[in-house]
Amino acid sequence: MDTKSIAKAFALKGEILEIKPLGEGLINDTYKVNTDGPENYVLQRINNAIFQDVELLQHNIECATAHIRKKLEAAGESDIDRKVLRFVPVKESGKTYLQDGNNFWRVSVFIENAHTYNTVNPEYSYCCGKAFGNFQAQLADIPDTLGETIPDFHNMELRARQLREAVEQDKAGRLKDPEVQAILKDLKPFEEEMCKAERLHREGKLPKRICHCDTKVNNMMFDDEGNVLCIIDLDTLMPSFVFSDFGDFLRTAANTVAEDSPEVDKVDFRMDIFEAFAKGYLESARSFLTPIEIENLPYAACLFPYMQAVRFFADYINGDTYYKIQYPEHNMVRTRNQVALFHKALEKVPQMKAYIESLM
Ligand code: GN1
Ligand code: MG
Repeated sequence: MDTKSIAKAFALKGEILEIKPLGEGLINDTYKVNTDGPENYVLQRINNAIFQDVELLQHNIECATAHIRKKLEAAGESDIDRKVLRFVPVKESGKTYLQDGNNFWRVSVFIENAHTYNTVNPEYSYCCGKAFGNFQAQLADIPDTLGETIPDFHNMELRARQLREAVEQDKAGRLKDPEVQAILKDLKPFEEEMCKAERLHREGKLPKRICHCDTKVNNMMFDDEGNVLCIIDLDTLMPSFVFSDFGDFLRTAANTVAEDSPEVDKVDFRMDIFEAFAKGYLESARSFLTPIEIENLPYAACLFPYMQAVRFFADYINGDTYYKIQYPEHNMVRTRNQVALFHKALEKVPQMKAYIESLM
């Protein structure tokens, strides 16, 4: 079926005028559906090779958005459809996704007059910190059981193992490249330290909480005044360590350049962004965080560039089967960038620790 027939299977208001590609996600395919009715929509093809349990994925999203909606209503908020995503049911089944052969599709209401950014200043970063802390706080008492939509998604031990397997298999014959060897050598000494979260969890010292797990800057929508309206891209919403949301935001927002910029010498980890984000995050999340979680926020800021470097690098070695690429070396460029960011963040850990202590 074409996108128009797919969209028409959902209970849309109004007639479809136009469907066009939207956004820059590396996993799903996203379209904007314009209608002559009161709302426009976002149509997405869920990448089922990556999200294999679409039923669970939509269960997580439906429970979480319903829970947040209830809280917004109880707080007497207005304009709620712009503050939490609303998914449109399929006319025939009433479900929030449609299976067409091997493809899975869903539709949500498009949030009008909202903006996403790929970079933020400290003021916006502070708002993002508050918003993600608040998001975790809102979901802290969700009564439903949510599952892991990608099992062990942010498990560093698994990611390290996947890199080792990629190296053993050398499917794309890329291991003969001396640069590939050099990067492997560079990453290895930090592996054990970076797997700290899993160890703490096994020792019963670190809980899993419902997290967003893809807190890239551009997964946040702002209104015209710069207030955070809504958090989007909820596929990876699942139980994880709070480090996921703290670390992945800074991985994208504190980097002085984009995650795939080839200008590696321009990569730096911005402390002004870190400080603003940490301040906002702790203001809204402090009430439920444990001392171990707070103490390890600087570790989280290093973990995510490290994990992302490992993931991009493993995909490069495997012959680019996971992330969408725009040119053959794309995953290698991304890897170099994230390795550089990791080292910059690591250098700043003492400063990060001092700042967090000053907030407590
Ligand atoms: C993917 O789809 P997108 O671009 O929001 C990835 C994230 C990575 C990110 C790197 C399910 O997110 O984990 O951090 O690319 N999502 C999945 O840009 O793997
Ligand atoms: Mg996204």
